[in-house]
Amino acid sequence: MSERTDEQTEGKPTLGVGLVGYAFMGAAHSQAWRTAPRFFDLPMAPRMRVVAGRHAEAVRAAADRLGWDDAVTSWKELVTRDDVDLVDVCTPGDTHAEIAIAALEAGKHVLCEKPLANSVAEAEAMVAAAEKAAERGVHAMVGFTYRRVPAIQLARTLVADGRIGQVRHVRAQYLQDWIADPSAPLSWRLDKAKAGSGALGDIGAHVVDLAQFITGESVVGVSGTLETFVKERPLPSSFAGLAGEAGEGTGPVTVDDAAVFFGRMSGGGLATFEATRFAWGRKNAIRLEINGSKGSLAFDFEDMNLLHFFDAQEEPKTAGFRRIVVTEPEHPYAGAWWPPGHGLGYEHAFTHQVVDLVGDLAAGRQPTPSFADGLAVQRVLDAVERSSENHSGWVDLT
Ligand code: SOE
Repeated sequence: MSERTDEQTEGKPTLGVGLVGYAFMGAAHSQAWRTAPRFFDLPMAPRMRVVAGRHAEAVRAAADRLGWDDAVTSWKELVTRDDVDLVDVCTPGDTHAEIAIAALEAGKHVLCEKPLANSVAEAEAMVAAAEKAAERGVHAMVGFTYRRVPAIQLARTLVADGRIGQVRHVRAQYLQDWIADPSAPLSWRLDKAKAGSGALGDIGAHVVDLAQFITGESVVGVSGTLETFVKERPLPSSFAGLAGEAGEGTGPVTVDDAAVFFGRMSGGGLATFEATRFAWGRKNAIRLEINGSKGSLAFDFEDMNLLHFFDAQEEPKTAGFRRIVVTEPEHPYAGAWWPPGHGLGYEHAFTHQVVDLVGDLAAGRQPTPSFADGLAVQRVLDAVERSSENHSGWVDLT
């Protein structure tokens, strides 16, 4: 941690943060670094030292807009700065491995956006670097942010407490529609060289992680298929939000538009997964339903403050899905925010991610999800791709 006592806040050690990338994810992470110490009593004081991006003017403007002290055009400079203790990687997947490994080797903690990498080989190299760094008390975490939604945490607790019994079914969908219109332009998320894969890695990765996180089990084998419905799209004239504006000319889509796969869980249950950006009307629907031997849980991110719980041990006459509003002070993270019923949104999970990360770093603990957890998800994605490519059916992960 920085030893600059002049910048300590209320006697807390500072944690100098450097952000690489400042688009959608960079903005969400910036908001989290700003907000976490204002709503939670953190054991360290995060300092938003510097943001890196390729274009000098744009990165300077982003620093001013998002609240970073300084802006640089070289991530290599950022990861070796003395005032940076943690590097937050918010770039497309093709640069995750290089930046994260360099940062860990420079002795900086790392928070890296998901999916961990564009390939299993890259993810393995990142895990090796993280394990080596951990011996020196330097830690790495992958940003599967939805783990920090209060209703998801409650779901995990209910499963761990045995409230739904043994897991029989996991039904997991991540549905969006931002490229359902064939005239939506190409963006880096549709470019295999940059993103690794399409819906599979971008959003399928989240539901694989959530299935494993909530059940405490792992996916031990899969069979799946991928499809690219629109193979050619307009080139973008500008980039904003997810899709940007269409410009002149067209280019090929080199990733999947949708992924459908099923798998087996380590506890013996069956899982089905669907990830698509072609589900008109579904904007960011992460839908999970878990059926156990004693009950069921259901969640939809588009109603993210709710968790639905069915307890099969209740009297049949009055049994039914109970709608739990996960905003009570007894619920994870909720007490730090607003009075009950005054719900949370997308950005709060990023804040909770910072809260947990800073808590773990201050305690010298390995934060979760670790790079090893990220690699486990990467292996599932890779198995789905192999299954789809070879029409080979089942791919074992054990
Ligand atoms: C785009 O599909 C995207 O921004 C993902 O990249 C994020 O991980 C998800 O949180 C929202 O959708």
